[in-house]
Amino acid sequence: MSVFSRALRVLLIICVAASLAFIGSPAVAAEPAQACTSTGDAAACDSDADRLPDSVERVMCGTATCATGVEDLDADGIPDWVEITACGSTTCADPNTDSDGDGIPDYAEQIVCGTTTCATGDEDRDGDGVSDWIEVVICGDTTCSTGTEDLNHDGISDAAQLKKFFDDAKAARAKAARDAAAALAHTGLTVVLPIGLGALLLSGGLVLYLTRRKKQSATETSPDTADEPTDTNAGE
Ligand SMILES: [Ca+2]
Ligand SMILES: [Ca+2]
Ligand SMILES: [Ca+2]
Ligand SMILES: [Ca+2]
Repeated sequence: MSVFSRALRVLLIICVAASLAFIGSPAVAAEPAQACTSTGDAAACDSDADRLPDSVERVMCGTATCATGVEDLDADGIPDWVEITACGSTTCADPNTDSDGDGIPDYAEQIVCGTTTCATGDEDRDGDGVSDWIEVVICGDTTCSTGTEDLNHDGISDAAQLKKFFDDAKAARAKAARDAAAALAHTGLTVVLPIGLGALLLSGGLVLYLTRRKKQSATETSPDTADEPTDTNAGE
């Protein structure tokens, strides 16, 4: 695992842990409640305006308003409601699983675009300059982050740190790909060159052989040679 990957994963774990505290903040609770008038819109409505959809709360604890948002059954730093949103149960997500190795955890990609490998990292649903996946890691959904959260109080926002790690890892992968391509080209040259030289030598040798054989054949069938066995005195 690269230094970038290790650093990014550490930060990811810190950020998902921070989301537990973020859930209950007054700013989050300020979102207007959506009335749930029928079971048909249950996935979209949030009766208690805590950002946890009624449908998710029902899975968590049986009613539309019973969850606090800080529940984390498997203690992996990803709140239960985020795991349910990502993959359907309270224990299915893993902050360290990144199937395509792009630095975005599978569970965040699932929330951003529906599969574990679909995100490019550029998605920004609310156009606030904070990528969707970073918002998911910081606070659980694609629009919840202000971009100013600073968990470790180092003066650099969590969003900026996550983006830097992601960009650095992306650049490192691009460089590795270029290096691999260059190495492959070099290897190809070292293989092709001998083959080409070998073919050239073989060709030259073949030409030389054919030339010699042609000369030998010409010599064997030349008039002088052909006349040698002839007895010039036969008629005498
Ligand atoms: Ca709710
Ligand atoms: Ca969890
Ligand atoms: Ca990924
Ligand atoms: Ca955004």
